[in-house]
Amino acid sequence: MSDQNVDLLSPVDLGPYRLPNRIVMAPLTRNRAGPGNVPQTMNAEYYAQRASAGLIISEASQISPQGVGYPLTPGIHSDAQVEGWKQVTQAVHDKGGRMFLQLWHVGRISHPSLQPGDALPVAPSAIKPQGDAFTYQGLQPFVTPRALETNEIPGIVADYRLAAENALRAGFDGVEVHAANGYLLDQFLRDGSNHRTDRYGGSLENRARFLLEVLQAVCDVWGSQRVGVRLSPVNPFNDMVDSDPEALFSHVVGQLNPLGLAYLHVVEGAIHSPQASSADFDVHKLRDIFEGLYMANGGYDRQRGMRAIQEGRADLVSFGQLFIANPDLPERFARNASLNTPDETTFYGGDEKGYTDYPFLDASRT
Ligand code: 8OZ
Repeated sequence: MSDQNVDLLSPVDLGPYRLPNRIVMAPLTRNRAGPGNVPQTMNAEYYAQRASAGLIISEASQISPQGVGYPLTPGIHSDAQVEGWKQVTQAVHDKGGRMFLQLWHVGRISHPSLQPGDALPVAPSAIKPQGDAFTYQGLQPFVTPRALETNEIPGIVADYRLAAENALRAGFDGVEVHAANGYLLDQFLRDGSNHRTDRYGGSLENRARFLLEVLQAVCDVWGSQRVGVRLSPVNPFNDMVDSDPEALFSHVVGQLNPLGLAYLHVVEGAIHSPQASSADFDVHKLRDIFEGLYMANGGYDRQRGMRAIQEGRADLVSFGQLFIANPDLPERFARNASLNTPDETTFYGGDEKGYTDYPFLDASRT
């Protein structure tokens, strides 16, 4: 519904939480976890600096050792990782913020050198993606993954459930299931990467089954009003192809409604990708299908974000690069102040530089 009086700075109720604004920190891979993929003090400082966001969504975090696809991304499967995350959630809560953890399994977007026992990465089907994996030894070509057996799928659903329980123990306020950007759940959704002939392949119903099973398991742990899901219907990143993305994602979003999730998070364009979007359907149609809160993402700035909320095209907007560079983004939006420029060379990996050293408007804050 269109309402000129509601904008990015208006509060909104998300599940049991009252968010002070609709400015969400998007999940952002920064490759700065410590040894063992354990979150460390520097990560706590970074997130706490951004606690004025209506909601923080953590960087994508592996549900299992098999789910790893990049160096130094955090996990949520070991006790040490849970302890590391406790520092982060405590620091965010001390500053008055709210934080969801993003649950991640990369599927075929990995490399044997990142897998337990140098195993092949797993996927719905043995189809090699185009491109290179980011490994500790630099870029290496993707390999042909191993197709999961039907009887292995319940084990991965169980990994999601355990990871969701770990997130609860670690003090998060909710979780987001990462079903976007060409990772395992997205690989199951699309017929370019899913050639299965069992109950997880073929029809739209079958291709959506794994995602729905994962969401049900995670909702069992958290209650559906503290669970969100992220989709990227027109993003070709990580070699995603589908013969009919409009039919696929209309089906998927329709199937989400009975779950009663807290929100649907949509990457509306093509991110990390030089190609244009792989499909030409209007993703905003998904907002009309979904019955809960709609979180928009994809190159929004203050003006576009304000307009999307005012015109009722989104309930929340998540910001990635702007939050990297502006820890106090809500205050800057409120004052229509100038913004710091993100430094792309420090996005992935490194130390405090380009991570916790972006200045606040009010120089007395850190
Ligand atoms: C950039 C680099 C590595 C991973 C995503 C988790 O696209 C990611 C990611 C982004 O969702």
